[in-house]
Amino acid sequence: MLPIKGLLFDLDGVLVTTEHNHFIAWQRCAHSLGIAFTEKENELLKGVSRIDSLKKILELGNKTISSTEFEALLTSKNEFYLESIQALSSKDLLPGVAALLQEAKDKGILLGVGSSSKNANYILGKLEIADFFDVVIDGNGVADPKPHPEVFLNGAKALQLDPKEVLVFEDAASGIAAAKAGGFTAVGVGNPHIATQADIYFNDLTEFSLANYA
Ligand code: B16
Ligand code: MG
Repeated sequence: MLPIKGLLFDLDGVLVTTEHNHFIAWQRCAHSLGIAFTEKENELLKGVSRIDSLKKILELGNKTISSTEFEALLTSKNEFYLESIQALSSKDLLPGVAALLQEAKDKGILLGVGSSSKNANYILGKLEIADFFDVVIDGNGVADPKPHPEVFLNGAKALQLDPKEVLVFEDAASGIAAAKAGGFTAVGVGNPHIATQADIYFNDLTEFSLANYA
């Protein structure tokens, strides 16, 4: 591993706990289709784009719907999700996030977000951390969503860094796979299901020490 010059963060599940809001919104959507959907099935959706998430739910229920119904469900899921995060603020940052962003900034380490969410910029604004980031690559800016590495490769390119100089922080299997496929060191955070897939794993970011890498 080269000396670390950049950090790329997944958003949902790494910087903020919005994964539970996604889960509740998808569960409501799945139940409206008569499809059973628990935290176990939700694990398959973490880090996965909105369209691919609904495709996976339909596969789980072995269901086919019209393209009109598909679009309507995507819209209502997103409306319900956005409604559920209205009160989001800097108080909802996950443990260790604020301190790590500040320490990295003070050390001149470049910072980016690599998220599948089309709501990423809106959420970063609510969390009041948008100014920390040199680049934000979100679900609006990639052709191939996670587990494809495009989101992180675009992030590294924008920071003008080699993937070997960048740590990727992720909470989802799709994101760990994306980071590894791109040649990054994949740091798993806050999801025991991915502990063995990640190159390094921490329960939360308070356990991570930047001094060990940069
Ligand atoms: P949206 P991340 C992902 O964000 C979430 O993990 C995933 O649950 C969600 O379906 C996806 O964003 C799309 O989000 O519907 O807001 O565009 O973890 O990659 O930051
Ligand atoms: Mg995530």
